[in-house]
Amino acid sequence: MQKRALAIHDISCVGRCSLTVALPILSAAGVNASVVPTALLSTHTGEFTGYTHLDLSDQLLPIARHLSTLGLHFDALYSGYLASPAQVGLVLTMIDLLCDAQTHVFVDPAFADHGRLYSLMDADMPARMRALCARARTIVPNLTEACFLLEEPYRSQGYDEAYVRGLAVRLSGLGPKCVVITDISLSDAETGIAVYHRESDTFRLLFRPRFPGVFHGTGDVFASFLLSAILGGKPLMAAADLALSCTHRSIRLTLEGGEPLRFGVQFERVLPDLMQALRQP
Ligand code: PXL
Repeated sequence: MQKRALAIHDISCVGRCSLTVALPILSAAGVNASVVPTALLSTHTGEFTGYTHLDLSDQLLPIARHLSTLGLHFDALYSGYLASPAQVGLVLTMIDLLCDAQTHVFVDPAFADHGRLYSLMDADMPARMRALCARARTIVPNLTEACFLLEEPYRSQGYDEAYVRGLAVRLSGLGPKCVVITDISLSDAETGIAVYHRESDTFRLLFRPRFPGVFHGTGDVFASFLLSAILGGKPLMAAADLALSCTHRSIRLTLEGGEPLRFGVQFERVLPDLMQALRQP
């Protein structure tokens, strides 16, 4: 049976992130992807100025109420960038309206990076986002978001594996069984992710060689690859490893191609690799 996911993110017209990333990646993985846009922006808010921003909050519940009459089962509800703290409450209601016990609630908190909240983000977002993480089976914060969610000071370096494990275990204590923290570095040479699975009490760090630079939208690219691999039947660790490889390759191809980094990474060129990996048992 084909899997169905509902992706709840903004649309940024230019600058690959959010729905312009989630939709093609899920589709390439053979997932039937439905969308609810949270906001409409001309670009994402990192490294651009003068962007437009339309908050679509008043549409979320009318859309969800209509969808709830259609008799659909969603295998995953995938939330990302939300336009305001109030939208967290709306997404919680959407979960009540649209999810059943089998739905994988997959939350990318998507409100901060490099120690700071995103440009338009309200200071209440981390506290409100905690409530959404509590309803999730899987959360995918970057290290900055992990620290905000736990009210922990952010450290970009100078921490060790035990510290990262502690963050993952405490995040899981908020509710989610699976926690994947991105943007982890124990040395200058490498960057990677921390993966924690509460039921098996399994924790692993996975690394790839680090590329210098700031890569916009890679959190969304990684999360979309991860959910695609999970819906494709991969266990959490294998799915996280595949998503990390696909993200790393997207960054490498972008650097080789010379496209300005604010336009996001060339994940399109990695979709055949994802499809091939998902064909293997
Ligand atoms: O990639 C996260 C993201 C999503 N959507 C918008 C953003 C950002 C990050 O800056 O600005 C609108």
